[in-house]
Amino acid sequence: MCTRKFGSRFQVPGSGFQVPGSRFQVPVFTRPLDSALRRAGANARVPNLELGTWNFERRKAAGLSLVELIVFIVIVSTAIAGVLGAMNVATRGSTEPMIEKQALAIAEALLEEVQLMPFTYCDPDDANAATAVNAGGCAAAVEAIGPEGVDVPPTGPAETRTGAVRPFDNVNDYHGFSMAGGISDLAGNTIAGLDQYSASVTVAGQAIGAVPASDAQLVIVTVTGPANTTVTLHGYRVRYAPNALP
Ligand SMILES: [Ca+2]
Ligand SMILES: [Ca+2]
Repeated sequence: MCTRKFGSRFQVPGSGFQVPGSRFQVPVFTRPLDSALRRAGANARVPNLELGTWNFERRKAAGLSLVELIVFIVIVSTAIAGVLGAMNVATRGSTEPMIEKQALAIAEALLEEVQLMPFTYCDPDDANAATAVNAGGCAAAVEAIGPEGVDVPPTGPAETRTGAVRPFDNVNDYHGFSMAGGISDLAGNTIAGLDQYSASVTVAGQAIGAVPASDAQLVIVTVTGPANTTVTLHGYRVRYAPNALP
């Protein structure tokens, strides 16, 4: 019986089996097969103990060298730095939409406040405000563009947005109105968090198709916020209820 030796320390003396069609004897090792393979070197032809053949080749396990590992770390670090840089830019840019959305919300609220005001021939304080069919029917106070002053009957303080005695009572009263250094509510209280926003309003007659400029008004609300953010909204109001009083 011929016994192939891979080193006498690894072979069980007298053990092994015959390779089919050959006189070759497959040794049986006393140590794990991997240990014998490592000693045999890369691409060593070794016996397949289960199949009894020699057609099994085991490649030497390939790891990473130090240079390969360093190159890998450099590539991954560069990629991560690029991703983080893009995220940083996106994060800084994401504050601008927030300011724009806030400015838009202020502008929408103020435009709605103006458009919900009456649009009458006479100032609602006028005696004939509920019955006049045109400005000539007013007793004394025709509703004119801008807030009515102290000289418009009934005499008293000029109209203001938050006036306790004579608050704005028509769409056109908001013409020229502005809030600087903060946005305030109808009670005159500055709203927390909106102190860096400003707003202004203009109102003017504007014909809309068959509706004459005397019966339609264009309201323009402009809101300015931090970082020179400006939002402008246009809205129309027609005189559909000329005698409706507050
Ligand atoms: Ca008025
Ligand atoms: Ca007015």
